[in-house]
Amino acid sequence: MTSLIPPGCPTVLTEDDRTGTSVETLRRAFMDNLFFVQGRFPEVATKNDHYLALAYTVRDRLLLRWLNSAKTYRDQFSRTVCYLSAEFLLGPHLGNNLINLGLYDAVAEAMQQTGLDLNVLLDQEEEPGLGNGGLGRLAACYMDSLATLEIPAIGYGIRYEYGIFDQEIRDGWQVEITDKWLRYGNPWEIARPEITLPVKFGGSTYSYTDDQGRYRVVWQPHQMVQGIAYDTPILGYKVNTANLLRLWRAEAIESFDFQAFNTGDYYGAVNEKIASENITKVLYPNDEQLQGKELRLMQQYFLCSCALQDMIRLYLQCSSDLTRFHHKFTVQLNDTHPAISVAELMRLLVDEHLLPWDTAWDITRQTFAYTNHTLLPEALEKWPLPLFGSLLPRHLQIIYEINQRFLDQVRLAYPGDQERLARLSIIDESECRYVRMANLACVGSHAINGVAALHSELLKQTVLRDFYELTPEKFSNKTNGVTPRRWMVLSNPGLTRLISNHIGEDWIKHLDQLRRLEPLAEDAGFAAEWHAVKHKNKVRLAEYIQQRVGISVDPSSIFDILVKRIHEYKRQHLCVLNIITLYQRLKDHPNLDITPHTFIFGGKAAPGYYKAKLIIKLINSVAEVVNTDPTVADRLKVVFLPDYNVTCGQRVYPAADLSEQISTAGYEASGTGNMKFALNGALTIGTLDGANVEIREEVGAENFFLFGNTVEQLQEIWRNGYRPWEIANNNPMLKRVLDLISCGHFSHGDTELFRPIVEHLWQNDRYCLLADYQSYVDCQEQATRLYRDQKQWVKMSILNVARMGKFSSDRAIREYCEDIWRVQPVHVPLADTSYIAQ
Ligand code: OX2
Repeated sequence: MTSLIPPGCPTVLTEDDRTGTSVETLRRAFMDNLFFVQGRFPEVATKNDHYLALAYTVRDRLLLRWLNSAKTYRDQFSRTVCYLSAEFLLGPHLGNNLINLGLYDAVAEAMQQTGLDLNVLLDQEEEPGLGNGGLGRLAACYMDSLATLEIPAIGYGIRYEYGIFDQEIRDGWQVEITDKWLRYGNPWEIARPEITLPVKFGGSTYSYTDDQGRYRVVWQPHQMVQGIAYDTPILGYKVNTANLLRLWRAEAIESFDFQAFNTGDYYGAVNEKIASENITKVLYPNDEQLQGKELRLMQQYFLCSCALQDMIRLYLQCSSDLTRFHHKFTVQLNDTHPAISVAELMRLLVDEHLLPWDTAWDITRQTFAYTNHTLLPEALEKWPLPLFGSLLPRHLQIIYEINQRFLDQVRLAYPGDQERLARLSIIDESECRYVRMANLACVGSHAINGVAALHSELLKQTVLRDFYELTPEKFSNKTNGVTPRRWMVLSNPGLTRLISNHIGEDWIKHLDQLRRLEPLAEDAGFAAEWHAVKHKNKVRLAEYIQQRVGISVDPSSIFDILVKRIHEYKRQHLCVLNIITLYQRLKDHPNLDITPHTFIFGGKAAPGYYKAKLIIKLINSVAEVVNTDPTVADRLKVVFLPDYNVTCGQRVYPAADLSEQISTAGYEASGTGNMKFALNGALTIGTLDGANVEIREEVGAENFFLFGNTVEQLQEIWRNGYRPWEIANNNPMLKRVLDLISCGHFSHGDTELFRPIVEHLWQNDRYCLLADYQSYVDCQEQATRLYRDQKQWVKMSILNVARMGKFSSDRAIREYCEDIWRVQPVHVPLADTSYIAQ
């Protein structure tokens, strides 16, 4: 290629095939990749070849920005946020990268010129499901915002070979299928086999005094594996910043144990290799439920050790003075899953880099901050001491030392208060002994936060109360947010275009700008367009439902949607009670004039959580009866969408009229689906729980359907002795609904099937469905009645969107940057790439 640019000018100004962005260059680069990377000529290329050729074309453009970012950070020794998380639920990369590069339309055009449909290629991508739900998805939104805000950041996580299982529904039951997401390769990652770090497990320790009189401890492990880095660039929206997501895969240090092999134990030798690789084999599919499995602790420690060793390695490339480690890095612990980092950093600094304990402890505490995501007691991580000690003997010693010094301070603050001491201790001494990970995280961090205002308050009053009383200055709230790039621009192009036509595009980076839509809520022409966009999105979802589960739904019925993990506290079965109530009313009065209603569910249950799986079966059983009953035909439909994931979410949120956020008050820490729905113009029916409280505050009480008991009211109910059976016996409709389930109406006469659900509601009802039932049914009726007034509904929908600015993950990340991380943006110039040519 001849260049018109004088020698010495950055070559990036020319349209070369790896960085150019014109339609013609993109088309040529795509054909080049199809030929030279995929090894295909057009006539025989498969859809997957096309997808990969395009992915590599896009990746080249990412790499240009990524390398520039990495070089800028290195040259400036930039302060860097490290987000440590056992889960990153990224969702498909291709569409998102096209949006953030600003190349979506150009690439669509280039594909069209090649005779291809970009949408078909987008559908080819298997999403990396390296997370369970909200917590992992939050990490992904935060990575997007960090890059968009030009904050130097590294996400550290685990490269699970199998992500969250794929869900199939057979005979109404959930069936789990392994998620082989790497089957056809992953074009978005770059393996770094030269970045390999050793991780030790088991064995014992011994101590000695070295020739300089220092007390030293040596850990002699029983097993050693190595972590290999896999890097994925995370590009910000229309900036040059591309940050690093570094996921670790475990491998045996040597492929064979030659000693075992030579003595004839071939299987033993290979087994060792398999055992090592098992560490990163599969994501534990439990959402908010601790499974105290040894392999899970190994995963956690493996992640933390790799991440911290890597940070120290990067640090030492630029400075030998580790006492300033916390000036270069600030580390956020995404829940307690990576909390073992506190002990691991101490070990690395004290044992391996020979820093005095007090110095190391100062660095450690100034390095870490901890986010709590749940108040559920069964999710609070604690590890039995014998298990912990046998896997991490040195860490147990370090934790004892940390604990002893910490409890000495507590004794000074609260002389004689033994009970408080026992509650604050990192070691749970009651019955069996445990290591309490939340206590370790609190003691080892300089900042502690919850994820919504209500949640942060409850944290201070309940699970972390003693820590709050001891160090109130560490506590703050950081209400969650979601990225408008994936959750509007990518998933809802219709609404994005309509909004941008009226208020420009600034809102994509400054979501508060949506306020400028408020006056348009009164504009009939705008409202008509708004309604048309929503209707089109509903038609699209209806087509998908038809194709996926063979149920035909009416796009002008109200789309009432509940998608999230299946859990009793999220109360999917409360929604079912209302459906059966409606069904009953229609059976009683076949001519009843109700708003045509489509209920749509989606979500996975943890494979070992029987009740949650039974709830899925209940939804499908009710769907079967309702959808085939001619009396209710066309007025009531129930759909369970199988395999709910990020990709499915992108179809669902834009098509919702009503968003179900119906958890028992006090149980949902924040929720983020609630934000995605409202941002896409759905109205919310919800309790005063998690971020619902703040969403309602922002959009206005008059634009939100509130029902149910508050946290305080529920506390009162339990204090007075909660008697759900009395509620059921005093509410004829509720009793009929429960009886209808019990008598086998939805289970082909089987009276046993749903007994565990119904009996629990009658007798115990831990999540207070019955206490909230009537209020929910009434509120549902109010919402569906209002839906008939489309003018009013659309106005409320516009006002909801206009007032959702607060819930951008950009706002959340700005708060973390200012209050916790104290980190500044670093502008990345798209500089000279002439070194490529040298
Ligand atoms: C989830 C919480 O349940 C949810 O309320 C919150 O929005 C999300 O985290 C992100 O903060 N595992 N998943 C969660 O907490 C835990 C533990």
